[in-house]
Amino acid sequence: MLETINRLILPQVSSTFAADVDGLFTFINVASAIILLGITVAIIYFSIKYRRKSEDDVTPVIRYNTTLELTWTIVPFILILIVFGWGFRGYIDMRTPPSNAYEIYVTANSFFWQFTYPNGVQTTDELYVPAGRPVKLIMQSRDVIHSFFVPDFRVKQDVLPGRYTMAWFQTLGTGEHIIFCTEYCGTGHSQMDAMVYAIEPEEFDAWLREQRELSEQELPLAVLGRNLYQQQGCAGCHSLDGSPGIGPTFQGLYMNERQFTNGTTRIADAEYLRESIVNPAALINVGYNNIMPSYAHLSDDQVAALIEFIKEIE
Ligand code: HEC
Ligand SMILES: [Cu+2]
Repeated sequence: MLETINRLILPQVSSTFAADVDGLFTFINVASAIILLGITVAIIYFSIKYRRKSEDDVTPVIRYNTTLELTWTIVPFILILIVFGWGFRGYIDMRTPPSNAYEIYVTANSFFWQFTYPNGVQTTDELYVPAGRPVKLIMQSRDVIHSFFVPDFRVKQDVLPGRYTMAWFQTLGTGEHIIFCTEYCGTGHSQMDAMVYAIEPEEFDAWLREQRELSEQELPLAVLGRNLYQQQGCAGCHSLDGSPGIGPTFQGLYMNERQFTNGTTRIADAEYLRESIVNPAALINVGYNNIMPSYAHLSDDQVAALIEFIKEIE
């Protein structure tokens, strides 16, 4: 029956340590429920049994009861030790990735996740992993504190700027699982979700090779720009079809007149687009907040590709 209740209230069990986490969770819940029930029954029973029955009913003075004192010290102590031992063992499991774990770098940005694979392939908001193999995530934030959370895996780890944190997991099979940012990080926090795709290891290898080949092909600038628009997370804030977002839509942006919070205006030519990408804080569009991360780390070619791409969105 407990199993059935757990399936109703907990996310699905999709990693090797999820069942253990649920076991401890259930133990604490059931133990608490039993204790609560016992105390409630005792309170009701005692209030009836020892209620004041007549005017001269006097409460006896009881100073000490060794058996009782020992019982209510030792029983909770044992319970706490069980919870501690069980939790500590689980914690050690979660902090110790197997040495053969497949390593993926994770970069948290406001408000998207970037994943970098050992061969240089990068994805945004889509984490592909080989099913049934240990995967280690080496995580860092580009700006504020975020937190990486996959409920189905029972994996949750803060991601900090200027320092690596680690998480690992091994899926029980193939499947799709949602990733949340679970540290409030700004206006786009609620949109900072992503997906894990656990696929067969052979399929994963093929996918990785294919992505690598795609990124090596000589593509027209605008097509490269479209890829960067996805990979660099621009898509999370800028739409292509005029729909509103955290940032202005790219539709019809090129050569349009822009208005800024400092009262000036400018035509969105290539130079303006370049400045907006490498130094977004310089001019802020009316109606928007200064939250776009700087992309000064992109190469000149990459910035040019993005501009060529934006030019084509009419
Ligand atoms: C976190 C959300 C966010 C991300 C990610 C983001 N931007 Fe922005 N962007 C904004 C916001 C908000 C503005 C408007 C405020 C400002 O001017 O800085 C803006 C403004 C711009 C502008 C000026 C638009 C205009 O209408 O004048 C350009 C161009 C631009 N971004 C390009 C990009 C590109 C290219 C990327 C990806 C490499 C990107 N942005 C990623 C939020 C974002
Ligand atoms: Cu976040």
